[in-house]
Amino acid sequence: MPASPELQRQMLRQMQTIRRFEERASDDYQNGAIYGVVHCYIGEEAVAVGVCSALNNDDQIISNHRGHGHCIAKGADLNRMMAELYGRQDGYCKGKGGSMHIADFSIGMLGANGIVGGGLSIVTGAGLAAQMAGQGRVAVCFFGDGASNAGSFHESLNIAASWKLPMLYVCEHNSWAANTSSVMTHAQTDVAGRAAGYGIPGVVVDGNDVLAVYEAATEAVARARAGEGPTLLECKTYRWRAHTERPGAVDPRPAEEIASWMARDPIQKLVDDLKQQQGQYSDAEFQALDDDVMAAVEASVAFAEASPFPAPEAALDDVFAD
Ligand SMILES: Cc1ncc(C[n+]2csc(CCOP(=O)(O)OP(=O)(O)O)c2C)c(N)n1
Repeated sequence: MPASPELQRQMLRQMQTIRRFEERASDDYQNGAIYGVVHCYIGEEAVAVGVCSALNNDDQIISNHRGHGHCIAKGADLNRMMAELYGRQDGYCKGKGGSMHIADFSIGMLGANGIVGGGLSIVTGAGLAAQMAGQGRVAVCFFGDGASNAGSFHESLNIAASWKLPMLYVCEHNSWAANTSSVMTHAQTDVAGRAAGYGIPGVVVDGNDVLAVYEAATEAVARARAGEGPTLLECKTYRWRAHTERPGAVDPRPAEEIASWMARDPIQKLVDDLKQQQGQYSDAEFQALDDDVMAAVEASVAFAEASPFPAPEAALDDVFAD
């Protein structure tokens, strides 16, 4: 089902929010206001937004180390996200999780995860829970091409396919796992081809085309809700930034490769699509949207700065294991 004009505008706003939020997070990380490590999703925004636009609030997602986009696309609160990155008490994890550990169960965001491939098995448990609850909920996993080589990928897809769990596995194929090219680690170009081994559909889609991602995800979600089991959706995309925002981070990727993907900006593509389809969308409208988004990001920084650091004596609160 194609996205309505209203939904397309909402998608554009979310994509621009991810980009502006991360540009600010990167700057603040470089200038020392944000601790830990920050991995940017810039360039891949169409995947999170296209998939999450096909979901309901109570559908559940799990993310990975590059998780800001997934959180924003599922409806997370920017203020609490920025406060978490700043390590402040009003952050999602009271400032103790940082960039890679944001969760909000109220919107079905089960959590980001710094363990490559870790989310795959957790979300498969969520898929089983959804099936047992019998309320039509689906569970979705976002993971990279690097994670698709982890054992948890194979174990999870096997059990989800065998039990026909209501799930969508979304591989964000950006061709690099940290500084290793997928050419070095995959004999098969398409991760989706592995779906045949589990007897489930494997679909390849242009991950920089949010409308194409949305349509593919909508179909897979309908299949899951109908009790027909999981789909492996592979979105071909690219991250614009180095693996992390750490100052001086090595980036071995060829400059021409980066430039060729930057020329296929997913946000610009949607702007162009809107102008073409509706003939009424204007640069001025996009500028107004961007002004709004920038104001929301600024407000999130002000919220974070106004929040205190957690008290040292709270270090062991919310720790569930010895
Ligand atoms: C189990 C494990 N091994 C290694 C790492 C170090 N590491 C962090 S991100 C990453 C690459 C992940 O690549 P991919 O899954 O393709 O995701 P992308 O970064 O491209 O989004 C690696 C190897 C880790 N965090 N966890």
